[in-house]
Amino acid sequence: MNVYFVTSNEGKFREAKEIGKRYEVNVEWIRREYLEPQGKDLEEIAKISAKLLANEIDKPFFLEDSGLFIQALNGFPGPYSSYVFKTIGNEGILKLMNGVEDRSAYFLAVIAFWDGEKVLTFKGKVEGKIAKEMRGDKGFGFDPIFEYNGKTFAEMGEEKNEVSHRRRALESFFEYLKSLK
Ligand code: ITT
Repeated sequence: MNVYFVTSNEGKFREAKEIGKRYEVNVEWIRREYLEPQGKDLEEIAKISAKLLANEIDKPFFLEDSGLFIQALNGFPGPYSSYVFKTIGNEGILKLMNGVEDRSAYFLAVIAFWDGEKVLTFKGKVEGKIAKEMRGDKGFGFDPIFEYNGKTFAEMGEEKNEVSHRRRALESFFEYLKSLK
């Protein structure tokens, strides 16, 4: 089965492609940026983005909106993760967290699937901690500062795909696709 993933982020696509193999789903890349409305709720943002994009793409597709939510920063950067990564990056986050004891954080991924008629959403979450310094050279984005069971996602490589927010969201999405057959 083929499914089309709209994203400008190569790291997100690569992981989805790998995870797809485990479910016999071939994930194809529609590499492009798209308009994301501002908002507090990732699910709302993903849904609206998918509905807007449906006017331009004439086949079923999915997109995925993800974010890093840091407890001590009241959920920041959350829905602004992409902008915050591009502006202050991992170093900026580490500075904001300097001296902060509660380092708990989570990643959330929301998939919005346009099936040709309507949008369906699937979510995945993973809880972890903000590391004290960047570690590891695999992965992308906030991976070097996100710690899960003592290792950062950037130190985990392939293992990340066993436990990540993306894996969990894709798993329920792919199970849904299978149930249609
Ligand atoms: P698209 O919207 O085109 O898909 P994007 O990079 O803007 O690409 P998001 O808005 O969903 O995607 O991403 C929010 C930010 O969170 C972005 O900077 C990502 O690099 C980062 N991010 C998302 N998933 C991540 C992961 O698994 N590990 C590390 N960082 C991640």
